[in-house]
Amino acid sequence: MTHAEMFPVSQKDVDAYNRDGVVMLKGVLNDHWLGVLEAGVALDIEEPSARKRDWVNDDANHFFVDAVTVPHNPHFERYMLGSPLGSIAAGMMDLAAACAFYTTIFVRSPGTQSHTPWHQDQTYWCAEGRQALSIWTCLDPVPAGTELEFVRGSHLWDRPLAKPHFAQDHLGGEMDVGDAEFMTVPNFSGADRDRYEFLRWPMDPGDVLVFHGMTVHGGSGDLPAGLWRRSISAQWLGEDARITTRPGGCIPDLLPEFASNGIVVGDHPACAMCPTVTAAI
Ligand SMILES: O=C(O)CCC(=O)C(=O)O
Repeated sequence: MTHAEMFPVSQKDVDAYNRDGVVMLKGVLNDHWLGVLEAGVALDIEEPSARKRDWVNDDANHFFVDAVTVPHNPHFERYMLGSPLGSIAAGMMDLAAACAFYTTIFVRSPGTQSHTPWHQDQTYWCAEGRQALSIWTCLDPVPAGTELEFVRGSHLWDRPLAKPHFAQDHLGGEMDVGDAEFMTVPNFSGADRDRYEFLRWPMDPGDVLVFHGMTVHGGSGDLPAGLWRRSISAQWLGEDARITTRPGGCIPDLLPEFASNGIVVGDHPACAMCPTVTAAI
């Protein structure tokens, strides 16, 4: 078990997370942790993993993603094991510890307009359970009009949302996974907008968003000229999480890496690639 920096989450924040599926916490990451993240992103740009994808790459927009587990980037390893995130993840899930699943890096070059399609993270993951969340932060300011946006309370919906494509040069649309369980994605940005409540926050570097694995979210584009968006989303699992497969495949597909750590479908994910983190007292 690794001991991370303590960050006491308030009952008010836990209540907001449970009710809304998302909460924003101000000033969680100090300059030290922002420096660690800068180094992690820079290393990933130099030496991406095999999972790196250019979702959009044209004359005006460049938007790429990569997903790395703890053993694959020493900076993100420090971030996952030592920063206040482990304490926040455990606190939100009302647990003493949480498992550091993996880290996603989203990089948009200055002025990129491309949005992240509306989706739920967990329907892509090779892990399922109600104790599952992401902690998103950004190395660059997030001005009003460019925020990541959340459908309030959507983590409590009965049916999962159909899954947009997140593939090389293929962002959005709807994957055909041959499963009637999924509901068609409403037009959240247009005709159906009035039927839902949305949450979003302008943010400064150091602020974080904590959101449930099933909370519907999207947006985060429309960057003004000159503004990068280097965001880092850390995925965390709790005691009820189990390894699973997904119709249409998992993104990222971490099943082979789990298998090489002796973890297979039905197992709890804790292992060397998904270490358990608790907060130092
Ligand atoms: O930063 C973005 O545009 C996407 C973030 C996201 O979808 C996530 O963290 O799950």
